[in-house]
Amino acid sequence: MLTENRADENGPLALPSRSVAILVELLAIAAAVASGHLVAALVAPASSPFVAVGDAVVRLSPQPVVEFAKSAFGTADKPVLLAGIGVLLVLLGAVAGLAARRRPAVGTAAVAALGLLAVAAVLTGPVPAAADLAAPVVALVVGVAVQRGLDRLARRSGASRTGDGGTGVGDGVPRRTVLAGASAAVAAGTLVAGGVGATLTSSGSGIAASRTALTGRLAAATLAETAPPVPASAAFPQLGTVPFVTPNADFYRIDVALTIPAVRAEDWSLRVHGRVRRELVLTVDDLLRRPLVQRTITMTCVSNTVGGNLVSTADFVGVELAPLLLEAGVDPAADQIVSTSRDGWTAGTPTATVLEPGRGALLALGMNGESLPVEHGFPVRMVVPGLYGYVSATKWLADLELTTFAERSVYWRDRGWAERAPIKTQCRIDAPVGFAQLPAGRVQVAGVAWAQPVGITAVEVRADDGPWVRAELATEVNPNTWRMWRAELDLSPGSHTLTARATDRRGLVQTDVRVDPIPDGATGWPSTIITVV
Ligand SMILES: Nc1nc2c(c(=O)[nH]1)N[C@H]1C(S)=C(S)[C@@H](COP(=O)(O)O)O[C@H]1N2
Ligand SMILES: [Mo]
Repeated sequence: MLTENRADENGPLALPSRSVAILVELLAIAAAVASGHLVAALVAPASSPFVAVGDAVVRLSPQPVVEFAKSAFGTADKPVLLAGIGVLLVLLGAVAGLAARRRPAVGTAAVAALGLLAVAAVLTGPVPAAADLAAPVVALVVGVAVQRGLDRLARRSGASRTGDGGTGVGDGVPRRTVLAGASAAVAAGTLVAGGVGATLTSSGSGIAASRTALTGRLAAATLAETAPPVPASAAFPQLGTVPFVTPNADFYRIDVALTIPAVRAEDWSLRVHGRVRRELVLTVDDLLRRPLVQRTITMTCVSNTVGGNLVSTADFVGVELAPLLLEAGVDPAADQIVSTSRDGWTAGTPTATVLEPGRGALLALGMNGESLPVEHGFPVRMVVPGLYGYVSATKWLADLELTTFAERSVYWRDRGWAERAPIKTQCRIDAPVGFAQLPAGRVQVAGVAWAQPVGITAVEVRADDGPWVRAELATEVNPNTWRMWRAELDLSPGSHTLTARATDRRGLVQTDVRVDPIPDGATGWPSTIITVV
């Protein structure tokens, strides 16, 4: 290195070739991204420059763009966004590299600007913490250092090529060999850092081990309240209804997380603050020291269309949220609880609903006999029976602020959805499936209905414009869960439209008025067209 420095002081510098200039810039950007990814994996996965910028893009995108991305790419929207950012980086690197041939400062500035962009992305992020700065700052420093180092080598080797007829000697070492060696070293370092970072993040920086450990602790804990076992009479699987308790792998999933926030149970804490007498900070250990309750709850997404499947049921284990709030001493004026997830998503829940006697809102740690799956909010999420998920069910919970609806808005409210959203009474026909061909005679119809938190008291079915036939209801597990139903209809050959409607314990008959999910949940009767032959 010393010999090279001397050569730099004495030797002439020359314009690097176009391809070398582009290579230098791309290597600098790649090294920055990879080193940032590695540091993030060790410190705070969401602070990886690549991911943080992607998250910021999602955060700042106008709603129509997000909706378009979802409809165009479906669940591939996230990989598509990350790939798009990758392509942009390559194009930007190429342009900056070319510009840097004559003005080396441009190349350095481009890398520094990208680094600063990553810094800004984490700073404007959801729950900014000092540790989040480590990854983008390391990326910035590594990127600038690599860019300047390789750029200088490239200019020297260019000069030596013209000066020494292509062999280029600096104290015995061909300068192009030095450049090639340095580039290869940077590329190798980049691959290793990126690879190790990716492995650590995908193995979840110990998330899998943390989940297993928490599952064990939950299994060993004494529950203050257990959920009664779900009786076989609560479902009609032989008729084609979904199972009463949804296996975790089949539980519907909805979130705007670009990458699943990776928080180990050991590192998790929750701050309860705002309009409270006394701020609380709770760890998982703190939660496990409180009475643990087990409850079977049906969750529903406001985006569920009539007949849709964004509704699932699980046995949750967690601690009651209401006593926690009372402990913190909630200001009676604080009518909204804003919950924030580790990835910055927010939900606003009416304080009165959570404090309602018997509502049973939970900070959940367990789901169907294990700790929460990462995609369902590990280590801790909120679950409030009777409210759609977007106003209550925050996953990867990080923060609870007692505030007012007037003071603070939240993620989906900012995007045109309702401020408050109790679940609407609904039902679904699971069998027969649409366009089924069935033999004439008695046709078995079965499905589910839900009206959390009051429960279902009746379901009726009819064929075409015929009379409503009262369905047989399966055993009610509790009013916060769905209820299965079945009925028999005598059908003549031909095509028939089967329609169902539910009645809840308030006596409310499900309305036939069809409205879209936005702003506060779809209504209308589900129907299925079948043919009897
Ligand atoms: N952090 C976070 N939590 C979230 C969301 C989200 O986008 N981010 N979506 C909510 C919505 S709209 C619903 S319906 C439920 C879905 O929970 P599930 O994916 O476990 O079924 O999570 C809620 N919690
Ligand atoms: Mo939702």
